[in-house]
Amino acid sequence: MYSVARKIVGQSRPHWKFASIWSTTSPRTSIPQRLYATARLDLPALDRKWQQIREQRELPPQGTSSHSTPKSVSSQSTDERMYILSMFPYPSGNLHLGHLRVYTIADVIARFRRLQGYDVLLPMGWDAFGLPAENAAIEHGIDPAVWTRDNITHMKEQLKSMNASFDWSREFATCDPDFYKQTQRIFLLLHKHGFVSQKKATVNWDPVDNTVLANEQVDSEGRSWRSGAMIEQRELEQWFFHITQFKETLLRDLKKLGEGDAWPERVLALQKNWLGRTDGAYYIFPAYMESKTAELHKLRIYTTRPETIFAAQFIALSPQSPMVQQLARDDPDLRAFVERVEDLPPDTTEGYLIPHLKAMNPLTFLESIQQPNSQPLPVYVAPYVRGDYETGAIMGVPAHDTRDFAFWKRHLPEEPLKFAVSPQPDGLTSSLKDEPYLEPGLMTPIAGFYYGMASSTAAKGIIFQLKTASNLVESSTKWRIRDWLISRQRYWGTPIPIIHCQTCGPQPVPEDQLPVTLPKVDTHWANGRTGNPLESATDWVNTTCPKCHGAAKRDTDTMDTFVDSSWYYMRFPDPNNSEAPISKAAAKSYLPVDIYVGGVEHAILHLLYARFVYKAVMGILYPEIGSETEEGKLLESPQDFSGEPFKRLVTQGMVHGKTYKDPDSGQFLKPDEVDLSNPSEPKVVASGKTASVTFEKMSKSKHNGVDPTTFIAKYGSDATRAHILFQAPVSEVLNWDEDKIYGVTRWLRRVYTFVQSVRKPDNIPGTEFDGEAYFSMPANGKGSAQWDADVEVWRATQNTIVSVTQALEKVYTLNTTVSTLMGLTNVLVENGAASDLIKYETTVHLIRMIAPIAPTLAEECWSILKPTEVSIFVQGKSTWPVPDGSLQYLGRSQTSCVVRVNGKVRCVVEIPTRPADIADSGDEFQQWITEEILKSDEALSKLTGDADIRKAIKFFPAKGGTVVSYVVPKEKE
Ligand code: ANZ
Ligand code: ZN
Repeated sequence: MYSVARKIVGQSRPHWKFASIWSTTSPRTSIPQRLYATARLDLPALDRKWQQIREQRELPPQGTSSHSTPKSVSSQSTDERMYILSMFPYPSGNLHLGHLRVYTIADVIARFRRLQGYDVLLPMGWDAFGLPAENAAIEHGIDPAVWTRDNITHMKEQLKSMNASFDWSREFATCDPDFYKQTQRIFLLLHKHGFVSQKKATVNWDPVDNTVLANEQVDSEGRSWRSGAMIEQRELEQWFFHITQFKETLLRDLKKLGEGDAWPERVLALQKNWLGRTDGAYYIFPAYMESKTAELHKLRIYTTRPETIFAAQFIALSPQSPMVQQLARDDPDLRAFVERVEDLPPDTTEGYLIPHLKAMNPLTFLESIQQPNSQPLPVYVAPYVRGDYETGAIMGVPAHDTRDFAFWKRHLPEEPLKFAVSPQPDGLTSSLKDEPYLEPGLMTPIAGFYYGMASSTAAKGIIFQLKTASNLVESSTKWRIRDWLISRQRYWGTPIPIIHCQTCGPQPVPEDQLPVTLPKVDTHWANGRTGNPLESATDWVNTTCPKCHGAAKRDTDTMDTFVDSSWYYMRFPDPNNSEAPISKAAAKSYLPVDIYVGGVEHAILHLLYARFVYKAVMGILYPEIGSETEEGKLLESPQDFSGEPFKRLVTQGMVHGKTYKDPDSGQFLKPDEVDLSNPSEPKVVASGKTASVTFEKMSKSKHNGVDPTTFIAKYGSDATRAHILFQAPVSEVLNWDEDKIYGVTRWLRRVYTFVQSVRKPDNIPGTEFDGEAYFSMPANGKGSAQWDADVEVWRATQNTIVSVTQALEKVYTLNTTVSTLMGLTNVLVENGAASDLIKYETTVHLIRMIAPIAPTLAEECWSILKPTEVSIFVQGKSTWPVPDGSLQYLGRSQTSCVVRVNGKVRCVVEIPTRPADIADSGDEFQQWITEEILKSDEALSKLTGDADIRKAIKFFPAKGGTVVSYVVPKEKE
């Protein structure tokens, strides 16, 4: 290390300020300290220096040495391993700030977990198939493979400048034949198990280019984005993945993902909605003419709110319904009305009351039914009821449906509304106004037996009860989700490994012939290619049938790129496996992904497809992995597989760019059209007027883009990373304001200056400083100014440890880490009277906590603080600071107490310091501290269910009672 450093110093720019670090193992003695203190921190130079050191040490980015070749999977036990993944990028050619944000978040968490001693996997790869490469090929005549490779090379360089600790040894692109061989294997595996089939489907067909287009490629007028031709709808045989066979499991397991904030509420809601399970019902309302009660009609209606039957106030039939057609024969007024309907708007509230026809609520036939529900209902013909949907008849519930309400108000404005559902906790309706209440809630008194019950429960109950008592109800479950159409009539994708034989039909390509590689078709790319190039690659298309060995043709479709991304995370643990997508051993020790970071734009499709493919593939190959069942227990079918690919999902917000507009014309201004000489008052160069400033989605037309690499080159990777974290909570929009980076730069400079000034004390007790021992001994100077300063500094250190650790664990509050660490820096700098020992120990903690965020500066500072250590990132050992139990001596009446339940930290609460007559362990202590903990609202809300500390069967206090661990029995589902 010594010689390396010398060489670097000799080679590069005048790093006089670094030279001193390396000139001796004990820098403090040889060079006067003031020299350091005035040295200005040059972060980009520091990047270059440490980049070289890393390269010369032949280390991959800090801390990942053990991954330089994917190591054998059995070498470490699973519990110390953590798999952190950010959604892999499409190699468009340029890294943007959105990428930078997501990879910064992932890298910060990865580095933090490594410092905690985890063996972290943080891989990176490329989502490399897709349309842009094909378009570039058409426009510029470049082979998509070449275009993609070039982009990857460039983006990888860009990525490296942000100093993320990616494990490049596991890198792959989905267009690598080694990778898509496994994609094809997955296709065949699903095919074999009946989860893939070919069905006819309507596609957008461009008759000029002879190609199928995605919906996004068809403009609002129905023309091709490229040829301009009017698109035709054609029926083609298409390949489908049967995701619908997994719908129940996909819905069921969302519940698990919602526990403990593992997945964001919003994503869960979107997934649930996409699956779209509706539990509705068909009710039969017997109806009769008042004159001829013997003649019964059965009015069959469809509803998605079966529980509102208690509040049904009328029946409405579509004018197109057969029953109305029939009645119209004897009723000239109805005939006239039906004829008039054609001229009415679809949402009209007009209607026709069928004279003398009365409908009976099916509830009437229940013995226990309440009087109000047994009145006969009027029957209307209402054009807002569609003839082509369901039964063409509805039960009108004005109190809970907007359209029914509008209709009711027009026809019977005096009749009071009947509410069946109420938002009030007592189920009464006093807070409800004369307008429909549309949400779920509690059943009102008119629901009799169901009064007070949740509306969703009551819906099930009433269906069940009516079913038993009569045949007037049928339950109906509908799903929104459809099978996943995965075939694309395109070149740049994974070829579908199927051979079509006239005699034998579609045949899977045999294992030993995988991968089916894409043929080279360069000549087609330039000038005016039409159609799918795979179809014209005749040498490739023509092949022999694996079954009868007769002439046959390859399938010329390729797979949707969502297929690639539905399983790529399974590849990183075992990137060189040519026999299977992943080996059992690798799956066991790495999957599922512990933390998945990415954009909320993937909340639906990508995540749903990934969940489905994971369940299908794992359910077929390794059913015992990831499911809660005992090892070896076989599932009835893969559809029951309860494992999930991503334990935690973190979604980050967008990055918006600073946008300048001309106040007169409203036009977006280019950088050279804005005068920024006074940054707080940007001026329009042309007019001299003040430009308006907003933050908007970055785009070329708004001239508000920022190139991450230029930015990093200017400010250094550390300041850029800290800036990204500091400016906004992870899930919120980040308004990118270059001016704001000075705050973090100043802070990092301050830290650096302080590190150089800090004196290493001669009397360090042992190797690790023990704050609890130190502060419990008043002999260390209690009462002196130095003692007071020590207490002040150490208390801030301990509190910072707790809150920074928590923010890094929670991820969403990462922005607070920077401000908390800034706070600790201030306390440190301001308490000059503190002892060398406390200053030094605090600095050591501070730099360790800065390390995930600003790894380069941390390395530099570490080499000053601990000149004999090679790196601050030590593999396989926990060096992350933990509270040392000293807070109880640090003179505040409150202490933070870390509450762990079943091994997990649930919350940190402030509790009073322990009364002198209670020991810091034992039953009495447990009782006292449990009560104190539960006085906090946060604790009360978090310590419920499986984490209810009142039900503890074991209790372990530690660190003088500032960390308490409970073991609580797991609740059965
Ligand atoms: C009673 C009710 C009460 C309803 C309530 C809604 C809210 P989707 O989700 O689109 O399936 N409906 C049923 N058939 C209809 C038809 N042919 N034309 C127009 N509307 C029809 O909508 C189902 C709901 O739309 C059904 O649930 C029904 O009104 C209405 F508080 O029944 B509902
Ligand atoms: Zn054949």
